[in-house]
Amino acid sequence: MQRRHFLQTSVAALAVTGSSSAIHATTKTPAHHDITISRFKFVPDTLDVRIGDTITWLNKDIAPHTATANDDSWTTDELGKKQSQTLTITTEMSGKYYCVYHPHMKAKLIITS
Ligand SMILES: [Cu+2]
Repeated sequence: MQRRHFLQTSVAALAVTGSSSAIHATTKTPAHHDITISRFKFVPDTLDVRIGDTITWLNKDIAPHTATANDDSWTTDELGKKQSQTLTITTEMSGKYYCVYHPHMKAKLIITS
């Protein structure tokens, strides 16, 4: 009488608890930035922003100013004394801008993702 030996292979199920690379959806709350136009300068003249952030330009000069993209893709209205305007950052706003009345007034937005 032949006995059959059945090999029972027990598979040790390895529970691999690998730390799933942090896919935390970092919900970034849009930030607000203020840029003052004073003495024919944008202050600050370079600003790091993110898409969806807002910027308010406030003109503290007597002369009217604008914040206008070098490539004219966006602009504020003419801002008179003590006038301000708020824009929401979009992708095309990355780069240099100036004042149409005073082209020597230069500034830059840097979009960080
Ligand atoms: Cu100006």
